[in-house]
Amino acid sequence: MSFLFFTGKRPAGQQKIAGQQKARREADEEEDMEKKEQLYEGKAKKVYSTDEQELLIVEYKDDATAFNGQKRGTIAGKGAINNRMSNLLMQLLEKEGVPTHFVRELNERQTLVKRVEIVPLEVIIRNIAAGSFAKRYGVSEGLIFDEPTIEFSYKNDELGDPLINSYHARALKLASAEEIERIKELAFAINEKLREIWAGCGVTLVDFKLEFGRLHDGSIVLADEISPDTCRLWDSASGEKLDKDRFRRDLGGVEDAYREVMKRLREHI
Ligand code: ADP
Ligand code: AIR
Ligand code: ASP
Repeated sequence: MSFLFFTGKRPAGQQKIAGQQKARREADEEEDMEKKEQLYEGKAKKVYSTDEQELLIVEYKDDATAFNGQKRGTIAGKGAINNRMSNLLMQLLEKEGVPTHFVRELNERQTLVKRVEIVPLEVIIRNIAAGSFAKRYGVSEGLIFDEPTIEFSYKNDELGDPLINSYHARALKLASAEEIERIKELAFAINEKLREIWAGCGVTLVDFKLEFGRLHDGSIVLADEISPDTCRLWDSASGEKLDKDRFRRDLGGVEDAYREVMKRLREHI
């Protein structure tokens, strides 16, 4: 406890070193404070509690799954890319008035976020027909819609995330009518902003999945992630797929595609 009795001024050099030590100690304390117990391990991320009840740490993994976990693999470097990309995009959305769970990027794979109660709906916005939409309605991938569409899946792995309408979501008490309206409004606004950002990167935003959550005050914020795992991104000139479909459909060049979209986004903003 000798520092309690230290009152004199240190020489400049010592002051600098003391300052550096203090900064390092604070950084360590911050790290210690932040990562407590693992609350959850999902298919792509782990979630940890922190000393702050309202804050969580999400840690992005390189693990990849598709078709409700039936196909499994690894995409080298994916965790770091998805972490950085999701954080950049959420910060851009915040600037446009979209509330998100993002607090601060801690390191390459970990981000501090606001704890939310996830609304168990996968909110899917589409600008162009692809994936399950093209299959379900028997249209070719690439059909450009006159206006964006929205659909919901019930986020429930045991049931295979079934398609659900807003009446069913309310019947199951997954969200209130007001919450669903707010989610729709935010999701379409997010689409406009993301389309613009990706267009500036020479990338077409085909479709994507969002998750929303409730903060402790009940307000709705964008949570989870926005990345090539959760968006279909096509090169605007060639139509080449630059997202997780390369993994889902065994197209090869998965890592290169993730690196390419990350590079373009970094250069654009
Ligand atoms: P999954 O659960 O689908 O396998 P992940 O591997 O991405 O998905 O795991 C991350 C989990 O954390 C998801 O279930 C997601 O809904 C949840 N989540 C994302 N953001 C937050 C947040 N801010 N607060 C609480 N949970 C969150
Ligand atoms: N998605 C849906 N569930 C998980 C994810 N990541 C995303 C896909 C795609 C969009 O939702 O990445 O961008 C629509 O997917 P699908 O398979 O319904 O066509
Ligand atoms: N990640 C989900 C799964 O494992 C959906 C997908 O991205 O294809 O099934």
